[in-house]
Amino acid sequence: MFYYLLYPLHTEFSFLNVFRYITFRSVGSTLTALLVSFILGPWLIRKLGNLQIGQQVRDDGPETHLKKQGTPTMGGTLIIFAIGISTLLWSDLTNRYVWFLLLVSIGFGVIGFIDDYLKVVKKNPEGLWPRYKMGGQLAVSAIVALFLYFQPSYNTILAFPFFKNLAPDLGLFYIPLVIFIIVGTSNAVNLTDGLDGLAIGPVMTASATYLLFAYLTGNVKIANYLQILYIPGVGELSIFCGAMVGASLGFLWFNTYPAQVFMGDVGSLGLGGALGTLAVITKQEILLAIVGGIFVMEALSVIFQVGSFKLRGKRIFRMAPIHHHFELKGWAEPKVIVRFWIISIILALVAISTLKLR
Ligand code: 57M
Repeated sequence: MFYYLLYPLHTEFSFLNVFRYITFRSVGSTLTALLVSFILGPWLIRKLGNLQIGQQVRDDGPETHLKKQGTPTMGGTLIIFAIGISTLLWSDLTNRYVWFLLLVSIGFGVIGFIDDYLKVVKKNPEGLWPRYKMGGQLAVSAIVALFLYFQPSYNTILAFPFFKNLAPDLGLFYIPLVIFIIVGTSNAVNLTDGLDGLAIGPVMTASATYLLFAYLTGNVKIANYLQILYIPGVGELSIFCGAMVGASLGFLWFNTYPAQVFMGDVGSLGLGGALGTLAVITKQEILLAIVGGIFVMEALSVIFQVGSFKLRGKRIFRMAPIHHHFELKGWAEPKVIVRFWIISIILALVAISTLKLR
């Protein structure tokens, strides 16, 4: 919006020329999302409390979680709203990649919202039937995958970190890969969201990392220098990523231990879907396994735990996802959370360093 309203006036007011720069608009987007979160956060928490939209805590989890019963949830509505508003205000809305990201964030967010609503408001512990929950995610991801596949300026090359000459063109097989990455990331973030601030911290780190990746991938000079794939128009996603960083930081203000609000599936599915889509559009799909290593670790811990129990009748971890394992080992909740944040920052730095190690 600002890009159209203010930039054209730079001929009259030269300082408005600054609105042409992605860097400036990314900072503006970050601060706007942060401000929206700070302003609406307290109101939303009160509203959720008044509407009795409180978390039902299962009794088979760690004892320490029982005191969380009734904590307002579905705070992810604020995260998605702040991201949407900020993106609409600061980005170039003729850029189709921006709309892909908004489609996935809101589409996955709506799926999560319905699941949360059925569980928390309608008191239906099953929530949205898995076939509808997964079906909805597959449908939204497939729309993005097909749009990307038939987009002339987009390619189906799978780029590998470290090996600049290893870049196979997957052709049609890129479509199922895109769907797997978006749906897989969404559910991995969902599993991770089991301690106060545990998911939103690595989401913020990953969003900041993909802000950088989007900027580099959309800049022909830098992309050529780094020998990464140049994709015209992808730089505009830096503004969306800035909104994710600002909205995550703002939500963390209220979700930090002891949490005043949980994001709910509306937040975890929406944010996870956005991260998966960012990884695909910036052609840094494999690097997401490093940047989002915390999410990968959490999902794998569940897969290995369930697999081991079914095959051997024995658990590997005291409880999965792995954050519960450390809780049951006696680590205080904040210790688990901050250590996972530290790991996510280390992984982001490693991922960024691979851009030069090629
Ligand atoms: C998503 N949801 C949290 C909150 C948040 C297959 C199995 C691994 C599934 C998994 C599961 O149920 N996952 C659902 C995780 C829940 O958080 C809500 O869900 C939203 C995110 N989707 O926004 O609304 C609980 O997490 C805690 N929480 C916080 N702070 C936060 O900021 O403390 C969440 C956010 C909340 C609150 O207690 O109630 C969750 O954990 O359910 N199941 C599990 O994760 C269970 N693990 C398990 O059963 N392990 C088994 C097998 C299946 C692997 C095993 O180890 O043998 C654990 N979760 C629970 N109880 N609740 C352990 C048992």
